[in-house]
Amino acid sequence: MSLFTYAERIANAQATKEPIEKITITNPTLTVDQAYEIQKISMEQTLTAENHFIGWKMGLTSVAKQQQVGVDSPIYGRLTSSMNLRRNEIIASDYIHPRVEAEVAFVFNKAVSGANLTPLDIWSSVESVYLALEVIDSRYQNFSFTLPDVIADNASSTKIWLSAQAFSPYALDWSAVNVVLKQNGEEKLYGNGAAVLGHPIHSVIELLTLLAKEGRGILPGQLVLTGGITDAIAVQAGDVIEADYGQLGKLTLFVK
Ligand code: OOG
Ligand code: MG
Repeated sequence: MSLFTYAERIANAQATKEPIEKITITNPTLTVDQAYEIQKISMEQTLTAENHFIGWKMGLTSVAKQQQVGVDSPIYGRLTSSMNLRRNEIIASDYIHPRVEAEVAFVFNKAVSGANLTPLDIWSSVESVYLALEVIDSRYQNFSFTLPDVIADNASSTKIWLSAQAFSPYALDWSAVNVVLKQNGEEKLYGNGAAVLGHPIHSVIELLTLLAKEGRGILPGQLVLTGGITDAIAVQAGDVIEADYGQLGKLTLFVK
């Protein structure tokens, strides 16, 4: 089966909400590079005048996330404007088996690229930091996949809800930010920014190292989600999810 056919099958699973068998069942030799190519093909096909590329997400950057899905390498995915929610509400039946996780996101105002950079190389390109809830939804049956499968499925990307408040990158040590993830008022998961590769800025370093292999980088105006601080919570209609970041504020997502 060609990479285009896999890209189509994933897009179709998303559109019909019918999960598919993971690709590696029938194609166990699928490589990481081929999987990124499938991701690129399927995401480029979604681009329109109304749905433009807005940036990147990193996934599987914390041990909690890696253990939840049994894949232990950080990966990237592509973000488009239609993923950026206008209201803090999703409809559960629009998805296959949605999950929600709490993250920190960076917005860049200068271009930056290159492998194995240091925090020093990156901070001067960061304009602001946002708190983020990410909705993920695997297009595979049972939310089960291997590394190439999840890369091909655009790292399960689905929706993003960002804080209204933009924080200065220098407002605090982002590895010290604590988050409590609550479901219907009940505290479910705890984490702090250090869970993301020691510091969320390291997730950006990792992203740039991966992008450098393709001669790409981050451009001004682009957004980067650094990856779930805690593992993700499966949600259903009627749920209210709250990520409490202490003094920084709270994000709430209503699941209808
Ligand atoms: C893969 C996407 C992971 C994160 O923040 O780690 C991700 C998955 O768990 O389905 O978005
Ligand atoms: Mg995520």
